[in-house]
Amino acid sequence: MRYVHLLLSFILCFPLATVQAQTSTPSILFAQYANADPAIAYTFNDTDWYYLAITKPLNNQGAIYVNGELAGQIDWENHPYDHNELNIGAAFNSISGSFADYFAGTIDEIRISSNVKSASFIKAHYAANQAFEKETATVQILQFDEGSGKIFLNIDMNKSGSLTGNPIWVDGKFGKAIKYDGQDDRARILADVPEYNVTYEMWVKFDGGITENHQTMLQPFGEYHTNFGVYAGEVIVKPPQPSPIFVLGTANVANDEIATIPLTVKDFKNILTAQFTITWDAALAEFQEVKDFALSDLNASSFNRVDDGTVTLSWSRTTGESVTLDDNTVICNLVFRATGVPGQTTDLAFGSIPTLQEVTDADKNILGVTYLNGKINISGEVRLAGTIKTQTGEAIPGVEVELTGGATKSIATDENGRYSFWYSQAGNIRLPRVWTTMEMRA
Ligand SMILES: [Ca+2]
Ligand SMILES: [Ca+2]
Repeated sequence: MRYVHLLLSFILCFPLATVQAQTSTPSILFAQYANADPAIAYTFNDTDWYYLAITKPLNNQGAIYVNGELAGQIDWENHPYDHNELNIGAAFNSISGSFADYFAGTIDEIRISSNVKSASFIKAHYAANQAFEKETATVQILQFDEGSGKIFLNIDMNKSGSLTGNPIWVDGKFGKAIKYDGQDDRARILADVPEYNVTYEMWVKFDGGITENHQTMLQPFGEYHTNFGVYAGEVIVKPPQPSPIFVLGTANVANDEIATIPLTVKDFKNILTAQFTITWDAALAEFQEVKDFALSDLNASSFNRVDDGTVTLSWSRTTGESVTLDDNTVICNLVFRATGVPGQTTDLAFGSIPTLQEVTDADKNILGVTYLNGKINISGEVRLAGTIKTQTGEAIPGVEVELTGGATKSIATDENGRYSFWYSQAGNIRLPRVWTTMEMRA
C-alpha cells in the first residue's frame, strides 16, 4: 500500500497572504493527484451553510461545485486510488503517522455516490434545499443526527463512526451536525469509495474561521488518499482552460471543381501555438492553396505541402502573446481541386505525421484538443468527352455515342467528331459506346 500525503506540497505551491479570518478569501482545495490548479478560489462567509459537490468521472475530468454552481474543474491524475475509509475534520499524514490539518467549522450531511452527478442535478439539489436521500448510486450517507455521544451511524445503520477530540453536536443544516474545533477534533468511519465515477457531496459551515493553515473537511483515505479542505490565502486561480476544437469542413464538389474547406475553431482561448498535419487521398483531391487568414500571424508560410496528400500547419504568435477567438471563427480556407469521380470521397484528416499535433496556451501548457476531420465528397457532374476518328485520324461527325450505367444517355458527335456527356449519378459508369452505322462505312 502506498500512502502518500501531498497536501503539504500545496503549501509550497501557493503563496499565502496574511489575511483576517473574517475577511479572508479562502480556497477550496481538492486534493492530491490533480494535474493543475488544485485550488479553487471562493469567498465564504462564516455564518452560512455551503453545499459542496466534487466529481471524479472515468476520464478524470472532474469538477467542484459550490452551492450548486460550478466553481472549478479538476483534472484528476490517473492513479490506482483505493479509498476504504473517511477521515472527517482532519487529514491523516502517512509520512508523520499522525493527524493534521484540523478543520474549524461545522460539517453536516455527507453523501458519496457511485456516479458522476450532473451540473443540473447538483444545481437542482441545492435549489431543493433538502437533506440527502438514498439513491441507487448511493455509497454512503452520513446525517450526523445523533445529537450526542461519540458514535454516529451511516444512513443504513450498518457502519458506525467514531468521534475523537470532543467535537460538539450542534444544530445542523438538516437536524444535527458536528462542529470541529480545529485543534484535535475529528471523525472517522469506514466507506468503500469507488475509484472512478464518484461524487462527494457535503454541507459545510466555516464558523470556526478559515485560517492560512490547511483545514481538511473530508479525507477519503487509503491508497492515494484525497483531501478536500480550505485555507485562507491569495490564490491566483485562472478560469478553466477549455480544450480547443479544430474543425475541417466538408465540401461536395464535382470532378475538377474547387473544394473550399474552412478550418474553424471553437474554445480557442489564450492559445499561443498550434501545429498539426492534415492528410487526404491524393488521388481524389489536389491541394491548391490556403487563403482567407483570420488568425494573427497565420499565413501561407504557416503551411507546408509535404507531399500530394499531406500539408502541415505550424503557427505561433511572433509577439509571444496568446490569442482568443470567437467560437466558430474560420481561421483560414484550404482550397483543393477534386480529381475523383462521383461517389468517391476522401477524409481530410488531422494527424501527427510528420508534424505532431500540439496546441499550447499562454502558460505553454499543452492542451487536450478535439480535432474533427473534414471531407471532400465528389458528387455533381463529371464530364466524359472524346473524339471519334477514322483509322487515318479523320474526325467523324454525326456518330451516335451512348453512355450506359444508370440513366442511358446518347449523343451524336459534332462536326469535329467530338462528343461530351455530363454525368451526375454516382456508381459504375461504362465508357461511351459508339454505334457505328452501315452508312458510315459506306
Ligand atoms: Ca477538541
Ligand atoms: Ca444532520
